[in-house]
Order: sequence, then C-alpha cells, then structure tokens
Amino acid sequence: MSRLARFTAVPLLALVATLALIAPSASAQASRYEAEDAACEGTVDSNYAGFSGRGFCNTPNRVGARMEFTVHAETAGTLTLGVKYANGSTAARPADLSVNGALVRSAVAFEPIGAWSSWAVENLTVPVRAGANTVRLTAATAGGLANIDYLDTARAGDSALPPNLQWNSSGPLVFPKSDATHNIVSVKDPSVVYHNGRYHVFVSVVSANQGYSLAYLSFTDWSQAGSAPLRFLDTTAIGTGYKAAPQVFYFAPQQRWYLTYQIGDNVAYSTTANIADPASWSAPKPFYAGTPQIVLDNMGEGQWLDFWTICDSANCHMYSSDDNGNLYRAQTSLARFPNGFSEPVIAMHDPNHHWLFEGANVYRLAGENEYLLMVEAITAGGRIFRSWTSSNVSGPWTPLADTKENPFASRSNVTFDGTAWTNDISHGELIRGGVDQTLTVSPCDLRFLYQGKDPDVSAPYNLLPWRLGLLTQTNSPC
Ligand SMILES: [Ca+2]
Ligand SMILES: [Ca+2]
Repeated sequence: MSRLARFTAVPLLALVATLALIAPSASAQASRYEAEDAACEGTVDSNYAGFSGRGFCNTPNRVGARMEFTVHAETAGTLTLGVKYANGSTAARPADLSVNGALVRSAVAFEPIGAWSSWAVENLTVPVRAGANTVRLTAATAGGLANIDYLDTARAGDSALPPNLQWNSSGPLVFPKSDATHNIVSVKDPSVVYHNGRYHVFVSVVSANQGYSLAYLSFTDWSQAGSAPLRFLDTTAIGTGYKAAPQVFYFAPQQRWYLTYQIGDNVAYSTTANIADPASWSAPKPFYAGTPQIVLDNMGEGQWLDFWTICDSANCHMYSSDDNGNLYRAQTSLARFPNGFSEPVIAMHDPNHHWLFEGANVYRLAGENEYLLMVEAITAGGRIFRSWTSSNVSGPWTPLADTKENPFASRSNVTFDGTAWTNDISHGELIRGGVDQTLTVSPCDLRFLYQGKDPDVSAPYNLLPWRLGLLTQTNSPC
C-alpha cells in the first residue's frame, strides 16, 4: 500500500499534524510524529518491514528532495529529535536539517544500514520556539533522503544530574578466586542489586584458558565483599560453555528474578524465585533465534554483546552493543516479556567505534521524568563512560557528560582512597534504589560498581587482571 503525499499539500498536512499532536498533556514524556502524517515529497510506502504506524516516507532520489514535520514545543529552548530511518543503499544519504527555515545542521549523514528493512535513529538536538515548529530534511545528494519512518522528540536540558560529575573510588573490593576446577584470572562485568539486607552481585569470570562463565557473590556490606566466596554458576542449570556480561533484575509482573547474559551469538535468560539461592536458576533460554540481520550487517569485526533490559509501564527495551560503534535497542511489551523482542534498531551510532564501544546501561532517575544512558568508550588514557539523558526510555538521547574533557566517569574525574589502582573505569552498574525491571536509581545517591585493573600489566584482553571497585559521587546536588 502506498499513498501519494505531495509536498505542495504542506499547509493542510501541517495543520493536520499540528492539531493531532497538540493533544499530549504537559506531562507527556515524548511525542512521536509519523512520517506518513507529515509532509512527504514522494510516496508513503509500506513495502519493507520494521516501520511504525502505516508506513514511511520515500522521497524521489534527487538533490533537494525533502520532507517536513510540524513539531510542537511547550516552551522555547532545545529539543532532541530522533529521526528513524532506513538506508539499504551502499552510500550515506546526507540531509540538511533546518528548523523554522534556518539551517541547523548540514549533511546529517543517514549512513547505510545494510537493508531497507533495517532501521536506525539519528539523534539531533535543535533550537525550537514555543508552539509549532517546522523541521525540514532536504536531500544533499542525488540519492534523495533515506526512507523516514518517524521523528520522536524529547526535551533537552534540565537534567537532575549535575553537568560535571565528580567521583571518589574505593580500592579494589572484589578479586578473582579459584577452586579445584576453576582457575580464575579476573572478575568483571558486574550486575548488582541490594535485597533483604544483602548485596547480590553477578559477574563474568575469566579463567586462565580465556573461557568466560558466570559467578555470584553476596555480602551485607562492601567491607565484606573481598571475603565473600565466589559461587560458580557453571555448576548449576545455567551450565558450562561461554556465558558473560550478566544483568539481574526482579520482573515484578511475574514475581521472578531474571538473569540475562550473552552466550556467543545470542542473548539468553535464566529465572528464579529466590535470588539468594544460586543453585535455583533455570537453564538458559535464548531471546532470539540467532544474531539478527541488522547486527550481522553492522558489527564488522566486532561481536553482539552487553545486553541490558529496562522496562517502563508498557514496554521492555533491550539495549546492546557490537564493539563497532552501534548501540542497538529492541522492544517487547511488558505483557509479552521475555518473548516477542523486535528486530533491533540502531539507537545511536558513532563512526569511531572506540567512542561508542560497549557496556551500555540505562536507568530511570527516581522522582524525575528522566532516563540516563551510559556507554563505555576507549581512549588513549583508558576506558571511560559517556552519558546521555532522555525523557523517554527509548530516547532520543541528549548529551549529558559525553566528552573526554567532561565524561560521566573516567580517570580524570575520579579521586582515589590511597593508590590510584586503575586508569580504566570500565563495564559496571549503578547501585539501584530498588530491584525491579524499572532499574530506578536515586539521582542523589550515585554509586557505580565498575571493573578496573593494574595499568602496569600488559596481557591479551582476556587475561587482564580485572577487579571490582566502587565509585561514589562526591558532588551530589541534593
Ligand atoms: Ca527514494
Ligand atoms: Ca511511520
């Protein structure tokens, strides 16, 4: 099915779009503007899967082809736009972005994704005035525009977190421990919840033969973390074979604990009714039939990894990375979880794969209409975390502290109790205020359990001596 939507019909279409979208209340978290309801110079098509609503805008393949959204802003200021697009060609389809007739950014890339049924989001922060704003994309090359599905908006600025974060780190708190059948060289990738008076920590452990598996430890206080025994989960129904990067949360609708983790070419989960009993986890079940095509087409020399699930009141969202500059997001409904996850969409991309590498976390900030995204990057000075916020768990994402000079967490904004034992602030997890699938943290009490290592040791990545330490924010505004 396709529908002609001539660009000459802008006034009527713009009016319809404006009327339809004034409806969201002042508390609306984000607004979606479907391309098929906007002014599309070209056809509204539906011949490739993965779109929202009734279709997507397919412009003529020529310079100057354009489409225009009418976007409502409650107040003047900045909005972050998330433009969902498909580009199954082999070249970028750059577009000039203008707002209310003024050029905001020229040649936004709209990079190729591999297939017309694969979708990605460009995150763009723009100035707006109160009321109706025209947001226009104009093709800069002969390919025309990428196919455009919709434009999401989120307010930008006004974060509950300070723009410059400062931290103090503990020394190493959790160490590798071996037994008769496990010769462990590192503990890494922690996920942690505090429940019934105890911390419950799940980690990857790497053995001297470079094999990855999962382990569990529990303690009442951080001073006890170093003496807590490691319970190796390959002796449970989770089983042997490659398992890494766990995430634990309580899925309240089913009154079950979920442990998700990567199993090589896929992501799997186990469940239990009792988080304190590591023998009770169920056997792994994969979320997908295999690695999705969009990941295969975009991961390059990387791999699909570091899966992270967070739910709002309607949906569960699974973020993941590929070590190749892509942050993916997939979605299922709260009612269908753990089944029904969609094909992932590229939620963010950076052409420098080290700069948007892996280890993504997303949290809801308690008491705020705000979500926090953190992604690990590699710099010459070590691993760091960059950060973004959004009023919607699915984005679009606005930079918070995302530069080398102003990171979320790196050696440069961390002081140490005693020796600075690591230059890397790597894969970890914030200490949550609760345990459930909303992954809520207090913006007044940021603590980050992370992996670090002795900077003087050089070894293959899988043999690096990772240990766990705890960052505590020192400039809380609360
Ligand atoms: Ca076209
Ligand atoms: Ca659409």
